[in-house]
Formats: sequence, C-alpha cells, structure tokens
Amino acid sequence: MSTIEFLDLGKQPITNNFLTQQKPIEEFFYNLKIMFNEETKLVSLVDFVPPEKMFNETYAHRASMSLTMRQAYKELASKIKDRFNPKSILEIGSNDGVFLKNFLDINPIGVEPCKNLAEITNATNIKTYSNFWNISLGKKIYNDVGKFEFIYSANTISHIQNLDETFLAIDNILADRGVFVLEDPSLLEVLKNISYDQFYDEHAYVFSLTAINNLLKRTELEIFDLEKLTTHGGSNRVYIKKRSNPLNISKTVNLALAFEKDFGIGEFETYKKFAGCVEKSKTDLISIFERVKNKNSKIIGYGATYKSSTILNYCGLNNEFIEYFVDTTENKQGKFTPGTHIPIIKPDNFLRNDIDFVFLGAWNFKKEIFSKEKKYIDNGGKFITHIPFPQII
Ligand code: DWN
Repeated sequence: MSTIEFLDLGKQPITNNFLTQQKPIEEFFYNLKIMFNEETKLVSLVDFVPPEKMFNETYAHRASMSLTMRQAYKELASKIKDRFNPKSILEIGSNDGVFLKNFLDINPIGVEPCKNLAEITNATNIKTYSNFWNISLGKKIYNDVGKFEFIYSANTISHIQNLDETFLAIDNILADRGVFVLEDPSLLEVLKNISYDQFYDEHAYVFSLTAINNLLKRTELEIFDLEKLTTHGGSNRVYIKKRSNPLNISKTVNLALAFEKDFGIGEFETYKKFAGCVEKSKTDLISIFERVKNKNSKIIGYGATYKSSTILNYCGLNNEFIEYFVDTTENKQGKFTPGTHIPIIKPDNFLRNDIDFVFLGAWNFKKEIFSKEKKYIDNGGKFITHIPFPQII
C-alpha cells in the first residue's frame, strides 16, 4: 500500500447540511482524514462520503453569488471564444449556469447532479442533465448530442471519487481536436497558505499539477497548458487534449511541474510538516477567539462557506463564539451551520458598527468583501482570519 495518512481533522458534518433547526435531532458525522499516495502523489480523503449525501436537491452553494466569480466566468468565456472558438461546449458541474450562460449561441450542455441547480439552468434554455458524471452518462449525452469541441469543469473533478472513469468518460466524448479544461484548488497554494479548510467531504481530492499529470499517464489525455488563478484561494486551470492532437505543449507546464518538485510536493515529509502547521494554526486561532471573547466582544462570521465548516468543527468554534454568520446565499439564510449550529442570516447592506470582530469564512473573497465593507474598516472594525496564519486585521 503506497498511501500514507498525514492529517486527522476529526469528526466533521456534511458541509452542505445547513440545518433548519439549531438543535437537530440527528446529524451525520464522518472522520475527516487526509492521505498521500507515494506513487501518484495524489492527496485525498481517506474515507469518501457517499455522493448522494452531499450532492442532492438541497444543494446550497450558488456559483453566481459573488461578483468576483461572475466576472471571472465572463472573462474566461471571452478568452475561450478568442483562443478556441468552439462550436459546442459541455460543462461538468454546471451549478447555476453562471459560466454556460455566456455560450447561449452554441447551445451549451450542462451536467449537474443537484436537481435544484439543474432546474435553474434548464429554465434558462441550458439543457442540463441532472446526473452524476460517469461513462454511462457520457454515452447518453454522446447519443443525444455528439462529441464536444470544448469541455469545462470548475471545482468538480476534485469532487468526483472515481477519477479513472471520469477521465475515460471525458476522453470518449471529447472531439479529436477538442480541449478539456479543469479548474480546481491548487495543493501547492493549500500547503503555502495552510488553507487546510480546502479539505472537506466534497473535496475527495486536492490536486497538485503533478498528481493530475501522473493520473493522465494512464489515459489518452495529456496536459498542454496551465494558468495559475487567484480564485478560491489559488487554483490551477489545466488545459488538456488528446495525445493525438498536435497542439503544442506550453513551457509553463514543465516549469510548474519542476516548481512543485522543488517545493517537495512528491515527498511525504512535506505533508508531515504541513500537519504540524495545521495544528499550530488551530491553537493560535482558538487563542485569538478566546482572547476576544473574554472581553465580551461581539463576533460574527462573514460567508458561511463549506470551507469554514472544517475550521469551525476542527477548532470547536461554535455558537458560543460566533453569534451569527451573514451570507448572501438565500438557500443558507435562516438556517444553521453544520456541526457548530451558528445561525446564518441575510446580510444588511453593510456591516454594523456594533460588531467588534468578523471571522472571514469567505477569505478567498477578501478583496471583494474589504472593498464592500470599507466603511466598517474605516470605523475601526476588525476581521479575524486564519489565512495564511491566524491574525486580527
Ligand atoms: O468547490 C466548491 C466551491 C467552489 O464552492 C464547493 N464544494 C462548495 C463551495 O465552497 P465554499 O462555500 O467554500 O465556496 P465559496 O465560493 O468560497 O463561498 C462563498 C460564500 O460566501 C457564499 O455562500 C457566498 C458568501 N459571500 C457573502 O456572503 N458575501 C460571498 C461574498 C463575496 C460576499 O460578499
């Protein structure tokens, strides 16, 4: 067995399980442990949670809820049109259609297992299959529509447990000269920023470029380009083609692989060190919360993210520490955070000045949030963040 466990984040709830009552009669918990595969260099959860428990008709996250992401998808769409000019496009994990709506002129196709989200896109003339991505769905779409010149998948491939089947199903439905782009949080950034909250039930994997490259060696697909993104705390946008497609392979790919190698992405030692940093991050964050709580400060949370669920549950930061979370996602409002039972409410237009500290659950949108909440900051309001280390800002 070439896998080694390196991190234990304790008992964790389903991150999408936003509760309708503060004291639920029953709540599902699982053990969140992370391991490293010495052969493929893949970092994954030790125990996967059944997909149906996570991705269903109550799925809360709406990708269109932040200005940053709406703009990022719009810019990407225009870049794809300029560079590849595809005549057909498929998105795996199309969420609420925020990306595909930029391709209405070429009849985009979505795949989205969460029925509530698929209904939203189907209602806007984006044909969406509400199923999990696998070989049999790929065959069905091929029979209905044919092959695709462009396949896009953001923050989804890392959520699918069977990667070999996933890549094979993509290879089957990708046109010979087609391009597949996947975008997922970068393991390198997680290691650099100690952003261990990228580990939660849905993230079966947190990918390095190295691991993706190794996994693709088992397929007919290969990486030909790469972009490093700031979205979701640092992501890789990986451009993939069939090996038979003569498109040039950009130098960036080998440079990035070499950088990861030098960083130690392929060494178990790196992960052991990371686990030590995670423990320190936990101790330091708890001590900040205890310190400010002892002064009877009013602490709230900003952005009841899935990521923050890992932090709150691992550090034991529950409703005794955080009075409530504000979140713009309607599906979360009026509910309670999984495991820690903190009320989630609709934000006022701006943060009120009677709030002393705001825990930045959506730290990946810090820029957008700080510019929105300039008045609160100018009036002396403070944020608590754990990225890249616990601190008050
Ligand atoms: O991979 C995943 C990512 C892309 O989305 C999923 N597995 C689940 C989800 O994870 P997350 O909740 O950690 O994602 P976000 O995009 O960091 O969530 C941001 C949350 O913060 C949203 O609920 C919206 C909210 N928000 C807010 O209330 N006010 C965001 C901004 C920018 C704001 O100003």
